[in-house]
Amino acid sequence: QADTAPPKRQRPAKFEADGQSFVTDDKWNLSPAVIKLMERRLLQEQKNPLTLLKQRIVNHFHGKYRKPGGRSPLYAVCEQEPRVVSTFANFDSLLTPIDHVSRRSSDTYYVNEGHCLRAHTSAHQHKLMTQGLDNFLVVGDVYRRDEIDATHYPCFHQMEAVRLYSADELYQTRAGEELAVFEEIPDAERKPGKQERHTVDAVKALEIRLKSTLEDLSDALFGPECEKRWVDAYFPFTHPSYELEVKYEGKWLEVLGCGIMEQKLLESAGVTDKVGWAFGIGLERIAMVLYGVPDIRLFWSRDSGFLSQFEGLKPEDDVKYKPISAHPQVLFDISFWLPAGVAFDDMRADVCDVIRGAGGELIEQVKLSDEFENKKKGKNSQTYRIVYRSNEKALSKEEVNVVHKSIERELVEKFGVTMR
Ligand code: FA5
Ligand code: MG
Repeated sequence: QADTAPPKRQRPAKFEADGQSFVTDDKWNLSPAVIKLMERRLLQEQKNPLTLLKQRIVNHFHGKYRKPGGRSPLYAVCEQEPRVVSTFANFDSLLTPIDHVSRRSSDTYYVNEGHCLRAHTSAHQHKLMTQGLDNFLVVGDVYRRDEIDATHYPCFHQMEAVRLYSADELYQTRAGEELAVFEEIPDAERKPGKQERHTVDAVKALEIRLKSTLEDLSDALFGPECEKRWVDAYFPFTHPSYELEVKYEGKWLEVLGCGIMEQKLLESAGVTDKVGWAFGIGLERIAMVLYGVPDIRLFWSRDSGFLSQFEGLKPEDDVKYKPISAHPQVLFDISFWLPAGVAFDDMRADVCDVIRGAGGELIEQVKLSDEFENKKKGKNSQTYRIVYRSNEKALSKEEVNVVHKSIERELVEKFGVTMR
């Protein structure tokens, strides 16, 4: 029966990513599909809406939170952390119990026994605190063997924030005033609302600062009229913990998890005199609400009908996604010589208007793709790329050609151009 048994998953001897090399073992469970996703790097694509959103959130934090004196941003931004992390970083450093579901091979992508693809940006908290950072944002792609549907995908993007405070920073006290962040009693109790080591004052102050930071972010992104609510949550590395949900298309959508950082985590990173909060946002969930993108899989689309809607925008620009047709695009170029004496600049807007007018509903995109001067002939040439697409049906080349020819005729008649 050997020939009917499913083939054992191909395992490479070595796996390389982000300048690191790992020897694989039997724990390896990366699929070719997930390796492809790793190679894509959506946040380096300028016109991907996730890149715009990332920049918008970073701008918000840089604008609102500054170091004393105001000259430099409070939060360091870390975008280049390696995506293969130790299981210590992804789980143990975050106090994840040994039998926690997230450690299972059915949930996490393992490179070998001791290394996995980061399942959340929290995997970098311990190392960055150890390096001495108190206030930082971490951005990047994370990987989970999750279900796939309109709001879940095996690779998605998170933005993490950590904010640590000394007692003075937290309470903004003046010299002489004393409010403690740590309990004096050595065996104080852990309660539903607080960790054993924290004073009630510290937890209240941290909760207010954490929630107002995130409510301000939510208002800046969605506007204050967008409905939101706080839900109690559980994470091994924060206590108490919360999730923020926003109303999207009539349903509550979880956009982030957060909480007061476990004091043990800070201590193990060498931070002995501070307390802090942390949060982790799902960028896709926010982008879906903000840009009206109905399906998480669209962020991976290479269809220019999708990407062109975000091209050339500034992070703060408002844009709502217009659904694209499921039928294929048909691409045609149009090239012509301009009449003598006519400047390039004088043509562009008018040519686009004529193309859109003559092509009507079938024109999805028009773009100037080339422009040059032929010095010898003393003539100027322009080329436009036209993307045709119908909402109703797959267009044939012949159908498109009829429309295309009528556009050419109109350009010749209106502007006196000569087709090349
Ligand atoms: C975490 O990943 C925690 N690390 C967040 C955190 C950080 C809590 C710091 C406390 C302190 P969670 O698994 O709930 O938590 O994911 C966080 C967010 O990522 C979710 O709110 C959601 O917006 C997004 N998310 C989770 N799973 C997926 C998925 N499969 N596809 C897309 N987005 C997802
Ligand atoms: Mg969650």
